[in-house]
Amino acid sequence: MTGAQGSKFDLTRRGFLKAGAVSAMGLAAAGSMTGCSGWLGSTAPEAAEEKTVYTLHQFMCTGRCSLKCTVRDGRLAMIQPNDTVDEYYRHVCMKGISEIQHVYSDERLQTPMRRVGERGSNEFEAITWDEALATIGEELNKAWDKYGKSSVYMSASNEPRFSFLPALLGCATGVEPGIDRGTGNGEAPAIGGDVFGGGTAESRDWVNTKTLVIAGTNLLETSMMQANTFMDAKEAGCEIIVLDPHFSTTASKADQWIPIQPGCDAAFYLGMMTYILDNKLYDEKFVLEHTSLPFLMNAETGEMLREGKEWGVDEETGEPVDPGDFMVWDATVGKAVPYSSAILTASLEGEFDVDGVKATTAFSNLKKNQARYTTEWAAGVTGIDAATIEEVARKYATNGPAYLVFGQGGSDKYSNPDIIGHAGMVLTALTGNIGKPGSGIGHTIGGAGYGVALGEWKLPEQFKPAELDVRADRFPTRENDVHVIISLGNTFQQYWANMNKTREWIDSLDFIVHIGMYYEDTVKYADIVLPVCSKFEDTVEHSIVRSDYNHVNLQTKCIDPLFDSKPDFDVMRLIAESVGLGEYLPKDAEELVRYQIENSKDLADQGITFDALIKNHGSIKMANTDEPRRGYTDLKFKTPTERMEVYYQSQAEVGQGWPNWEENNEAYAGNPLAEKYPLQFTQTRTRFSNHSHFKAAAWLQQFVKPVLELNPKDMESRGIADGDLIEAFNDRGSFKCVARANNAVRPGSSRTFEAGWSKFIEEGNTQNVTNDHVNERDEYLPTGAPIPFNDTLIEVKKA
Ligand SMILES: Nc1nc2c(c(=O)[nH]1)N[C@H]1C(S)=C(S)[C@@H](COP(=O)(O)OP(=O)(O)OC[C@H]3O[C@@H](n4cnc5c(=O)[nH]c(N)nc54)[C@H](O)[C@@H]3O)O[C@H]1N2
Ligand SMILES: Nc1nc2c(c(=O)[nH]1)N[C@H]1C(S)=C(S)[C@@H](COP(=O)(O)OP(=O)(O)OC[C@H]3O[C@@H](n4cnc5c(=O)[nH]c(N)nc54)[C@H](O)[C@@H]3O)O[C@H]1N2
Ligand SMILES: [Mo]
Repeated sequence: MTGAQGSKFDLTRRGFLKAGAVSAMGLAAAGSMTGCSGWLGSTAPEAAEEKTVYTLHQFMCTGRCSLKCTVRDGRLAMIQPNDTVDEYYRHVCMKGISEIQHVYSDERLQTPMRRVGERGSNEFEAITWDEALATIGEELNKAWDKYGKSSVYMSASNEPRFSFLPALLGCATGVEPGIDRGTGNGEAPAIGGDVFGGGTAESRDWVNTKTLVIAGTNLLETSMMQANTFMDAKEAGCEIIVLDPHFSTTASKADQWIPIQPGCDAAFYLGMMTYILDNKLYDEKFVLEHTSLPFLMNAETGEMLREGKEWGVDEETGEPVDPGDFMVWDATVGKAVPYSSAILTASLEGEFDVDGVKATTAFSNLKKNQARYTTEWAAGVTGIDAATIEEVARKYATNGPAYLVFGQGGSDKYSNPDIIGHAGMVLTALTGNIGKPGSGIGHTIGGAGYGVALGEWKLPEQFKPAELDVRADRFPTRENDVHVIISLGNTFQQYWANMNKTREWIDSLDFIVHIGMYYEDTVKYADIVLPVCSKFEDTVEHSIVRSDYNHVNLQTKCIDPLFDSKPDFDVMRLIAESVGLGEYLPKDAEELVRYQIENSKDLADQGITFDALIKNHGSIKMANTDEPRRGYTDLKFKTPTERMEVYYQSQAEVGQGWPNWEENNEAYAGNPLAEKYPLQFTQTRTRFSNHSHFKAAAWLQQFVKPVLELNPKDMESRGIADGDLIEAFNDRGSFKCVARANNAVRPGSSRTFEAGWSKFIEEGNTQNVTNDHVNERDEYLPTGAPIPFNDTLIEVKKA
């Protein structure tokens, strides 16, 4: 890495001298080098002392690789797949291999630092751990005295492991507020299950799938290590259909690519639903037995009929009164009865008089509601002709088993993706594509395989995290009482859209601690910076055990912490000690790991012990995982009726009892704003990084440049050539980077890899322009409205 690419952060003179001294010690430990250049091969191989260490890699890319690391003379020298694990699961990608340059990157935070200039000015002085921790202790006590415990918030990426800190400090936390829950919000009520952690079946099951519809995910890059499940399915004859506005890597390997208008997937599914209903392509037996579609509802009000009266309160006891079972119309006796007493004899359609109430079935009501969503209508919204929508509907309904795969990066990140999830559940309920081999619905990021529960080490009762009324992504815009942020990872950049607004809020905070590995964007806002080390560096032999994609994996130390950095657990402990609470934590991370293994019933049942993990080179395949994980095989759902309850009564008042079309907030046809800002702005992930992590690895920087990709047509009309410096902007802000011509990008749209660091792009940050709108239906959604990063319009000009 050249000096120009290196850190742009300024240390003051005093700070610089001190940092020099601190790093010099670090350098000795690191084998006399900070960066990679000139370091590789510096020792004659035959003279070197070499060892092999088996360990795990990071988790957020969902690869969950088990690694074989070569350590030469105390330095990490080579990374390969763990060659002792089952061949099917033996893998590593460029990210893993490049850890050599990532760990020894010039971008590493080397020493604790204190801000000396204005917040955001990047002026720091190096300080000692003792000085940093004393300041943190003082500032926490100050905030607690002034505002109370809940004034501190821990903003945390997934990778860092500070799990006990919020409870110990009594502060609030919330991983991924508004992120990755978009379609899941619409899926969850139908099956009552947690669909946020993965689809209803594992992606290995796709070898049994006949029709695979993949929408809003580029899983060949974002679940790259499970790409074999896609290829195996393809070889087994599965037909793969990809919905994506852009010609993604995944689309390029599919049988069919459907270039849908961004943000319009729900309309596509609504069209499919109508076609399946009109052509009676639904599975009537499944619908009668396993869904709420035969249930009766009041034809005028849309209320479901119940055996008793209404939900009410018992006047004497004050207890809520259960209104009793849902009702169906029993065709054999010609009257309304509780649903469980007439299953296959229930009428699916019709209008009935139930004690003077005009009643209809949910199914009939759905059909009526669907009348407006013809495939022609859907074609108008999605830009996909009706015949294609009908063909996909026909295949999905009749050429099963079918699996409907959603992602978390594409269609998930608009203003109303819950409608996609809800429509997907109605499609599933109509066709019965769930529970049997090869069928399913949901996201399969990381394969969505089996996991085990590890032993849960508990803090004493009195320690509990605080609860907040306001979700973290709304701190900049809603009244709240948070004044101190402990940020783990690049959270100011990643967890808030509309970065300029975020910055105003950051300026209003009393105190910010950043705990991280690299000089990423969040660093510059911090008052105190603490350097942590990578998972290859440690002070104990083992500090992480994880249950990953059908395996249990153990981390093993490769090298000592570089520079003056420390592992997560040690930093957490030091912060706890700074406020006198250290004694409540395990002595060290290894004690915790042993506890998690020794107190796991799942592991005990399988005979997986700490020693066995070490003997098996840090990775053991779990028992009974030869067959892929399949949920709901008994077709009992986690709803009160154990059926798929696809009519969402509680959302009827906001127009979503049935999935109903709703325009996006910004990226919709006819938005007057599009005259000023005509290009939709998509941010995707890339196989070369894990969000903002890995941007510091020089070996990867040669493959991924922070560019904005545009269709050549859109470039031509703006006088932009490939490689030109451009400015992308809207009313929220702007950024400057290089334009890249790419026919894979949909005309009228634009695409970038999300999470680029400001220092590697010409000016600004892509997050400056993203939309922070909150859907008005927020309160009705199981996990609240998602952050609509992709529901963003921009214009681009030559800079
Ligand atoms: N290598 C790598 N892997 C990762 C991650 C990483 O950072 N790097 N991150 C992990 C995380 S946290 C997540 S959430 C997942 C996300 O994984 P994915 O869901 O696969 O996310 P993306 O890579 O952003 O892919 C989204 C795709 O959706 C498309 N898209 C955009 N808008 C629309 C739309 O309106 N409709 C449809 N149908 N498609 C649309 C985009 O063009 C893109 O091809 O990946 C995980 N895996
Ligand atoms: N505009 C826009 N914004 C987005 C998205 C988008 O599509 N568009 N996607 C969103 C999504 S889906 C997600 S999941 C989030 C992801 O956002 P983040 O969760 O912030 O993900 P990363 O940027 O990968 O951050 C991981 C951080 O952990 C650090 N790290 C890695 N390993 C360790 C470790 O062992 N210990 C410690 N202490 N730190 C470690 C890395 O250096 C990095 O700072 O971003 C969201 N933000
Ligand atoms: Mo994510």
